[in-house]
Amino acid sequence: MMRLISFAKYMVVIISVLGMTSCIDDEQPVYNPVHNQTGGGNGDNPENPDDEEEEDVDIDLSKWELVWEENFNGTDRESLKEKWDIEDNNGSSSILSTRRPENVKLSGEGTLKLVAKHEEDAGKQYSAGSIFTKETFKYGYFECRYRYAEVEGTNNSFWMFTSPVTFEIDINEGKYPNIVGMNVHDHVSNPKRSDGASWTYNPQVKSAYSYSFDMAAPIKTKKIRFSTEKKEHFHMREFRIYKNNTAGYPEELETNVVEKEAELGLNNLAKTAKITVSGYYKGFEKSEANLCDDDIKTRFVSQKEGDKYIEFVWSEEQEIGNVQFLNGYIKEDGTYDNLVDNYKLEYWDGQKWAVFSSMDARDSMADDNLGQYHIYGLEWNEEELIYYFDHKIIRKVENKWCNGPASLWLSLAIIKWGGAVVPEDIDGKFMEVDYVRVYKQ
Ligand SMILES: [Ca+2]
Ligand SMILES: [Ca+2]
Repeated sequence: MMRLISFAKYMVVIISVLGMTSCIDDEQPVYNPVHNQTGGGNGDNPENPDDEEEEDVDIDLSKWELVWEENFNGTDRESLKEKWDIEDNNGSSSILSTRRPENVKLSGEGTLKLVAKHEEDAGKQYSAGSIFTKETFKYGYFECRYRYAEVEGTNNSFWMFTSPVTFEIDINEGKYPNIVGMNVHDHVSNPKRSDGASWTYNPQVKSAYSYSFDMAAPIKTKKIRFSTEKKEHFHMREFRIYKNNTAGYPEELETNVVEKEAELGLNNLAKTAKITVSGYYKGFEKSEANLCDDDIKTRFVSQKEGDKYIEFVWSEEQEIGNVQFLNGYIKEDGTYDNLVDNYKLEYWDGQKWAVFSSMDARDSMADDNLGQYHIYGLEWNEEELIYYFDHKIIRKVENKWCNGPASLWLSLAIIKWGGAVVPEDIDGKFMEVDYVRVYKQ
C-alpha cells in the first residue's frame, strides 16, 4: 500500500499519503509519558483517510442545550472576574514564563487576549497569562474558538482541571504554526497515566512514512546523501539503495525484504557503504547500524540541533536505480510519528551534490496555520472523551478516570518544546479567544 514511485531527476515531490499526520516533537523521541499513546488508541484512527465514520462525525449542536457561555464582550479586566479567576503566579518549573494578570486583556472587540512578554520576572525571562472558570463542569460538550499566538515556543491551551488536580483534559495544547495536541492525564496514579496524541494540522500537505524513488535513468555515483532541516531530531528506520534492476524493487513495507531482494537479485547497497551521520540524539549513539538491519522498528535518531544528514559512500562507483527510506517511529497503536516535513536526497556527480528528490511541506504549512481561528471541542461523558477540531471528530478515547467536576482554563505559556524560542519574536504576541461555550444534553 501507500506507494508512490518515481520521477525524473531534480523533480520536487510531495507525497500525499496520510489524511492527518501526527507529529510529536517532544523532548524524548521514544516514549513520553506526557504526550504519547499509552492506551493503544481505541476509537477512530485519525490517520486513516478511509475511515468510514469520518463522513458523519460532525457534532450536531441542535441536540445540545447551551448552558454557559463567555463571549468576551467586556472592555475591562475586572469584568472578567464575574466568571473567571485570573492567575498571578510564577508558573510551573517546566515552563519558561510566569503568569500575570496584566497580560490578560479584553480587546474591546469581543475577544480575550493572553499576551506574552519578554521580561525579567521572578527569575524567568517571560511572562504570559492564564484564566480559569469559577464554575466547574462535569460531562457535556465544551468548545472554544481561538487562535494561537503567531510565534513558536508557545503553548496555547484550552484545558480542564479539577481542584485539587486529580485529572487534566487537554482539549487542545496548541503549538504554532500547526500542532494540535489532545491529551488526558491522571494526576493521582503513580506513575501518572496519560493518553494523548498530537497532529500536524494541514489539510493539503501530508508527510509519508515510506518513500521509494525509481530513477528515470540510473545514477552513477560513489555517494548518496539524505539531509533534512527538520526541527528537532529525525528518525530513520530503514534506508535502502538498489542497483538499477529491470526486475524491479521490493515494496518499502515488504514484510520479508531480504527474501524479496534475493528473488529480485538485489542487495541493499547501503549495507556495503561507509555510513557517516550527523550527531546522535542521546541514547542513540552509533544508531546508524539500525539504518540497514532489515528491521523497520530499529532506527537511527539524529541530534536535535545543527546539521542533520546521513551519507553513504562507496569506494567504487555504483549504478543506482532505486532509493527507499522509512522514517518516523512506530507508536504502540501502529501509527507513525515524527515524520520529516522536509528532506533532500542527493548524489555526488563527481564535482558537486545533485538533488534527485526533495520535499518541503514547511511553506504551505505557514500559509494555513493555526494563528487563524479554529474551534476546539470536547464531548465528555462517563464512557468517552471525544475531541473535535472545527466540529469534526479527530480523536476518541475511553474515559478511564475523568469523573469529577473541573474548571475550564485558557492559558498561554512559553515553553521549550514548541519550536524555537526567540525573545524578540515572542514579545507582544498573544493567543486570542473569541468565545467559550458549554452544552449539556
Ligand atoms: Ca532498522
Ligand atoms: Ca467573542
